[in-house]
Amino acid sequence: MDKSTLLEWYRMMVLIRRFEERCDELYQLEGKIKGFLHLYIGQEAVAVGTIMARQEGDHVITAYRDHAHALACGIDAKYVMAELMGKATGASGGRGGSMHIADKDKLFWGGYGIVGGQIPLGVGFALAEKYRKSDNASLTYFGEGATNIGYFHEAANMAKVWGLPVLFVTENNKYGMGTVIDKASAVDSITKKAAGYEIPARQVDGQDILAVYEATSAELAEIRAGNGPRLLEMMTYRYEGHSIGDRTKYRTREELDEWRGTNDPIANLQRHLLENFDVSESDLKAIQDDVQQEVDAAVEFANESPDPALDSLYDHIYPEGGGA
Ligand SMILES: Cc1ncc(C[n+]2csc(CCOP(=O)(O)OP(=O)(O)O)c2C)c(N)n1
Ligand SMILES: [Mg+2]
Repeated sequence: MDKSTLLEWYRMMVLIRRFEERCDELYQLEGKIKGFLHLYIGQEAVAVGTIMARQEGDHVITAYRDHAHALACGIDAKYVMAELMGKATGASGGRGGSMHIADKDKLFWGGYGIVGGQIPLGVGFALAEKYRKSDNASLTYFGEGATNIGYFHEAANMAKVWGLPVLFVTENNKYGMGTVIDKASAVDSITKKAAGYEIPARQVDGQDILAVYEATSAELAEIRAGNGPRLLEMMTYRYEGHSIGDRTKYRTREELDEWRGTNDPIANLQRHLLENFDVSESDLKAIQDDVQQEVDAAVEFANESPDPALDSLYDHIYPEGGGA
């Protein structure tokens, strides 16, 4: 992988982290973001490493922990921030908020609040692409907790029966909404669930963006060749609570410190860049400063944007000319 590509990935991961750190402040200290807010901090290499491996026509759909996917799909940070603040200029017109960021033109379909509900939709995109005879795929993301839900099993079954071009990306951060995987799942690895449908699957170090990218590229090549669905179980960790306000009493401080201190995805890539390329600390600092400006500008844009107009309250609820 060449230096400029790696620096681009580095910039995107730092952007996601700074963006979300700022979101945390805007929620907890300034009260400008309201409702739910699920942060992805710690998991950045998964969204960035997978989305950087997609081709132009590939679809992306995920759950409510969706800011990283939105940014990595190329939605401008200012539209994501405006959405989080419920402004009319937001990616979803200020109506979706944190869990429902989407951009049809970028084939980023959201942001989905019902656990597992996006999985059959992701398989539906794959069905559409197979029907069109394209070589596009659907990258369908979900947490390990979502694989305990019926949606996952029904969707995995049909994807295999119909040989659909879907890459299931499980973001295994070990916890659901406070429940550790061994208390909710009958098996300790999601690859075993995929085996039940004869979907080839493997675990990947989700803190190593190079491993994430390589695994995704390899599986997408299989999928594009018409070899049916694949599943990647990305082993990762979220540093913050499930959502804002979760005091994470279900895990130890030591466990968090271990992941954050020794296996941080941004630090891992930073080390790789410094050790193997002609990159200096000050080059990385310049990227961090540039990202900070981008985040500040996004907040300013969102702050100055108007709320959705009152008379638009009932827009997009019923079809034009429809009604009860
Ligand atoms: C159908 C449904 N059941 C329960 C919930 C409440 N809930 C929200 S997130 C969550 C845990 C999901 O965990 P996981 O799939 O591992 O994703 P993560 O939050 O770790 O990214 C639960 C139970 C919900 N939103 N929808
Ligand atoms: Mg989880």
